[in-house]
Amino acid sequence: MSQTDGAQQNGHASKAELDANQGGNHNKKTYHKQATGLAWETVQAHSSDNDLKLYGSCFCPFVHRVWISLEHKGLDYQYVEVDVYRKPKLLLDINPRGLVPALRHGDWGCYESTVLMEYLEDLHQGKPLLPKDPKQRAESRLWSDHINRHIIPLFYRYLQAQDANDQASYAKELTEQIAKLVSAADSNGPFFLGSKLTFVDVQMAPWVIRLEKVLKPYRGWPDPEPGSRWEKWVRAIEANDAVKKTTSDDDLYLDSYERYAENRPNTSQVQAAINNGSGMP
Ligand SMILES: N[C@@H](CCC(=O)N[C@@H](CS)C(=O)NCC(=O)O)C(=O)O
Repeated sequence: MSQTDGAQQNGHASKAELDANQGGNHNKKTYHKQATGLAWETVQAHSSDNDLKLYGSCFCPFVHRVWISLEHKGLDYQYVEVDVYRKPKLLLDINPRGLVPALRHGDWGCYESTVLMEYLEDLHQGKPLLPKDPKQRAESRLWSDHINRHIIPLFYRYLQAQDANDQASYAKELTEQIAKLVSAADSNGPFFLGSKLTFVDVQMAPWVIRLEKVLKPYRGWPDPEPGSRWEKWVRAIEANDAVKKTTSDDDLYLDSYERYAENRPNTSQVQAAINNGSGMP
C-alpha cells in the first residue's frame, strides 16, 4: 500500500472508519495508522518476516524508544504496525493489556518499553546503550525512572489541561523536572553521559521530539535557551541517525495528538489515567 492510500492514513478517518476519540465528528483529527517520511522508509526496509518483531503504532512515543534502540544497535527485525485502539489478537496474545510496544522473539513475547529496551541490551548484539560501569548503569536506570515517573506524566497532564492556570502550573513543573534531569547529565555532553547516545537519551528522545512537534504548537512550549546545556542535548538527539530514521513528518504528530490537546473522551488509557489521577498504564 502506498503512503497516501486511504483517508484514514492521514489523520482524517474516512466515514466508515471513525475512531472512538472523534465522537462521531468527521472533522476531528485522529491518530495516524501509518508512518510517514524517514520513519516510513524504515518501516519498508523492515517489512520482511523476521524472528524478532516489534509491534508498534507510528505515533507512539513508547514504541519510538524501542524502535530507536533497534536502529541504534543495527539489529535485524521486522516492524509491524498495529491499530492499538482496535487491539488485534496478535497484540493481545503478547500483551493482554493491549498496549504497544510489544516484542515477539521466536515464540516468546514481552511488553513495556523500558523492559524491552533492557531485553535488547541483554541480547548483547550490536551497539550497547547501557554503559559498562555498574555505577553508571545504576544511574542510567535511576534517571530513566525519573523520566517515567515525573517527566512523562507531566507531559500529558500539561497537554490535556484545558484551563490556562493549570497549563501554566504544569508548564512550570515540567520545566523543573527536565531541569533536574539536565543537571544530572555530563556537563559537556552533548548526550546524557557524554559523547555517545546511551540508554537515558533513548528513554527521553521521543518526548524531546514531541516537545517540539506537539507541545510547542498546542501549548507554546519554548525553544531551548540558546547556548544552554538543554539546547545542546536537544540538538544532539534531533540529529541522531536512529532518532531521525524512526521519526515521521510533523503532521503525523500534530494530527495524532489533537485528541490529547482537546482532552477528548475515549482517547487512550494514558489520557484516562491522567484524568482519573491513577497510575500511568
Ligand atoms: N508503560 C507502557 C505504556 C505504553 C502505552 O501507553 N502505549 C499506548 C500508545 S502510545 C497504548 O498502547 N495505548 C493503547 C490504549 O490506550 O488502549 C510502556 O512503557 O510501554
